[in-house]
Amino acid sequence: MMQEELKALEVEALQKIKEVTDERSLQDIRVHYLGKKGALTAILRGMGKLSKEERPVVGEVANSVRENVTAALDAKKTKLEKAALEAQLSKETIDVTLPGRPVAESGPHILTQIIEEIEDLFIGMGYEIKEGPEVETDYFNFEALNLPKNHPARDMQDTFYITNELLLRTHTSPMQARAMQHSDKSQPVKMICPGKVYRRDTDDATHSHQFTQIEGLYVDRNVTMGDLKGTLDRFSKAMFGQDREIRLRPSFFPFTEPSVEMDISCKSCHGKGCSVCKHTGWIEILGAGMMHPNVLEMAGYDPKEFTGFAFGMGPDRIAMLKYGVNDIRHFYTNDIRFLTQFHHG
Ligand code: FA5
Repeated sequence: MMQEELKALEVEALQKIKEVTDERSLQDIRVHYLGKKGALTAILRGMGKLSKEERPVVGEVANSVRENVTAALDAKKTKLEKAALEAQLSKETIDVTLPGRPVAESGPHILTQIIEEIEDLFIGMGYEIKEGPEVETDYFNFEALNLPKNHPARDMQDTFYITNELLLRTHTSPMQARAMQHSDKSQPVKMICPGKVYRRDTDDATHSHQFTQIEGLYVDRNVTMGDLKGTLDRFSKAMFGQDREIRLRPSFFPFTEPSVEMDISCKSCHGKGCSVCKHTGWIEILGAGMMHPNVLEMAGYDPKEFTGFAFGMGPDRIAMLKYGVNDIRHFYTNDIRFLTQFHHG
């Protein structure tokens, strides 16, 4: 009788172990059949009532049931653990075929690109590149350029003063004076100086209170207005192509004599007139002229022996003309949709 009960218990336990799908239920089964208060123990408690001959026989069956159930439990436990590990691993697998997250692409600002293009052009003509301070002295920004204190022409450039003697440079021209002062006067000075400049201008489509300039200076014996014109012509053709018109207008700067301004025909309206060119068909991109004798003299050059020319151009306006940008403020408001148009791989 007991043997049959034990056999039935084994069959039932093995069936349950076979069906179970999680480790927790498996543990419950172990407790239910083999635990201290479990089914097997309950049956074995009745062993006392058996005869001497029956006891070892039943004992043997009971041991075999315990062993078989224990083995089945252990095997199932291993199987469930392995399955759990595999599930975990497959969940954590990295799918290398997924497309990557796009990395934001960057590139030089359009003004940097224009400045570098102009630098390359002038390096090709034998110019050096120099840099000067943005916080400048009144002396270099004005006085050394033939603009003594209270000179009315100082009003041409509305200035951000820091102290009476220090200011934010209003143009890159102070580098004319600095470059000449540093020269040992035995060699020609041939340099360009790009950089940021500041003016208390009211911002509009073509004016910004902070913009860029590139100064150019060539001092030597026998430098003529023809050299200046030839240089500007070469620059204009390289920058804008043969089809764009150029004009030189007589102008005034205290540090050059004679002085000119150079205009380029407007690309936005092809010379018809629009808000970019203030309905004139032309945009002014640079001021230039022959070095004023006073400026040469203040920097230690004898104006009877040396002559020179200088120019100051606005890369912002040049970029506007080259690419048909209709508002200078686009360069400074950092709208990524605007800036990325000028990134080329
Ligand atoms: C000057 O600044 C002179 N230093 C240029 C010069 C150098 C003349 C050497 C002679 C010899 P002007 O103020 O015109 O000149 O400015 C020169 C250029 O800077 C202009 O032609 C224009 O292209 C640009 N510019 C001037 N003001 C602004 C502004 N507010 N915003 C953007 N570009 C400007």
